[in-house]
Amino acid sequence: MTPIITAFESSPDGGQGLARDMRVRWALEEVGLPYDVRLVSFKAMKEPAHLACHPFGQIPTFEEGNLALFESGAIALHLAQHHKGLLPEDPAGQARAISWLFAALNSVEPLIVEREQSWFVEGDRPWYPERVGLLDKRILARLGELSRYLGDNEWLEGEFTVGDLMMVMVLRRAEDTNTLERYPNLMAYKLRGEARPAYQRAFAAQLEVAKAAAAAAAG
Ligand code: GTB
Repeated sequence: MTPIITAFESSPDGGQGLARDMRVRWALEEVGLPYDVRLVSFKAMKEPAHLACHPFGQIPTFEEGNLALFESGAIALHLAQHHKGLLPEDPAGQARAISWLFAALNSVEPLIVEREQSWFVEGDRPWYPERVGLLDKRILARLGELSRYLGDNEWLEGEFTVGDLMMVMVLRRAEDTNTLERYPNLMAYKLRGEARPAYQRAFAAQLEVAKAAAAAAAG
């Protein structure tokens, strides 16, 4: 049975691959699992049919037979645990990879998202420059720790894993913060992830959706 994921009918990022369906598409491509996509509008996301799949009315979701999953991290982990390609063979290696998946989502991404949100929520306040400076310092400190751990290695734990997939996606969100470029090894790591054929296929697929949405909007 071909799994079905959901994605924005018209992503606010215009096809930059920043919406979270990109993580799921990339994981599906890495494990070589064909998938279908159901595109949803912002309105449809809050309607009962979608809420039955996703309690918060968001994308992405993943449906396969009777199984309906939400949360990009949980979906990526599910794919990694049920298909070859995103976890090492040995149990200790698997546990380390899963630690990195959680680290990306819990210990790196929130700092970057808080900075992003700060611009929208507090960008017009007189104290914003000081606040954003403090948020940048926190991001830089965490990226510094990550950079030290990665060193000259290609991936976080030897071979590419679901932990790298999520970390690369999270680092992409830091692109506009002028923090990532302070760590050349992290920049190179992110570029290595983006150069993977599976990433390229996933990116192209979501870009097609954005192009179609733009064409439809243009009439
Ligand atoms: N923790 C959840 C996960 O990882 O799956 C978060 C899911 C989530 O935030 N989904 C967003 C959503 O559905 C889309 S990805 N939002 C609609 C809503 O909440 O009503 C977040 C996102 C959106 C847009 C951009 N962008 O334009 O750059 C980037 C990221």
